[in-house]
Amino acid sequence: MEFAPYAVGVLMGIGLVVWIAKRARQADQPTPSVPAVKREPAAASEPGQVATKAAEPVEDSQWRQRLSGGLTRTRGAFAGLGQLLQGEFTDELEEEIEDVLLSSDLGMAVTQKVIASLRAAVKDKGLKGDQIHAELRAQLSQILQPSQRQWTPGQGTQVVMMVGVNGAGKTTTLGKLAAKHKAAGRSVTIAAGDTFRAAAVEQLKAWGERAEVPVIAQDTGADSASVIFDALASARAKGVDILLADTAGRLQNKDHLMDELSKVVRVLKKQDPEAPHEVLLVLDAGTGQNALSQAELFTQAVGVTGLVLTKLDGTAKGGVAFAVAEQMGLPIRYVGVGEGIADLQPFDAEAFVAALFEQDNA
Ligand SMILES: Nc1nc2c(ncn2[C@@H]2O[C@H](COP(=O)(O)OP(=O)(O)OP(=O)(O)O)[C@@H](O)[C@H]2O)c(=O)[nH]1
Ligand SMILES: [Mg+2]
Repeated sequence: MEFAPYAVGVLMGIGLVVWIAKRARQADQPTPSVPAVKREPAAASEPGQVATKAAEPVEDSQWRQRLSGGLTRTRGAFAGLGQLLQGEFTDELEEEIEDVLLSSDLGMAVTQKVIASLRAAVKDKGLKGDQIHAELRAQLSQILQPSQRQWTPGQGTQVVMMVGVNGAGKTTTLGKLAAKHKAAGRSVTIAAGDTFRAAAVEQLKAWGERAEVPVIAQDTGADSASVIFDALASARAKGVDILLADTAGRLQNKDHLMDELSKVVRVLKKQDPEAPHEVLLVLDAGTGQNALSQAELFTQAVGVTGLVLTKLDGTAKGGVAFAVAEQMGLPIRYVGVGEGIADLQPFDAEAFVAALFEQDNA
């Protein structure tokens, strides 16, 4: 009896400890009433504007939405086909499909090829309605699949050179790539090879800050080949993994400007016969069939090894991806879906076709 108050005290003590432990556990849990907030990557269109600190992975669904949003018009046309394809595969229907593919920037050669294999498949397999639609989707996917190839950096300092026409998105893509390589644990240096435009170096330095990567630059008007050559010497001496070289925009049919670009490659080879290890042709996806001529002439001048399709979040129709994949056989390394540092995604053929066909992922 006399230790009853003591026992009550002990029980109360245990109760208190259990209650505190329970509260502590609850405090560790996320509050169920507050939904998780997805971070939007900050847009940065001005050179001096700092967007995000380093590469932040964009939510998978978010870039798909951007791509899908950008390809809205084309998707509308493709969805219209779905309704048309409910009937027989007549000559009129063939013409309708041809119109949709041509107006989506696929180009005549690819369009004809797709129509011919679709016609053959319909005949051989006796396809009808939805099956024809599915076959068209499969054919388009097949065209893009071989272009889904990524570049793997080798040993030693690897030079990645950005080339393309004016305003295609070279510098922006370079900045995004710097962040990507850095996030993958590689050391990165940027060479300001666009010595033509006065604001180019400033723009590049701003990207260097965003990606937290050093930029090697000389004065405007300096020789582009020697800027990149010196930057490579310095990067090799420091054991840098990736040297990203920007170049000035130029029209593919201006021979003297293309010769200048060939000179950059020639000079780099004196230091490393394998350099540049990757030459990325940046294509504004809205340029339509001109992209083919760009791909052809830049490849002749500097041996393009991969493509980047930019501005797919805008009004681009996207069909140019099929045209360059089919006719140039070049890999499409990345797609640009915005101006922010994280708005660059490895090219995914299935996701690209899905963005054109799927109504509900916009
Ligand atoms: N919406 C959108 N805008 C982009 C994308 N990529 C680049 N841009 C914008 O396109 C414009 C031109 O981009 P730059 O990177 O300066 O193009 P550039 O090829 O370096 O241009 P030059 O050096 O003048 O030849 C800028 O306003 C970029 O923000 C993209 O994927 N989506
Ligand atoms: Mg530029």
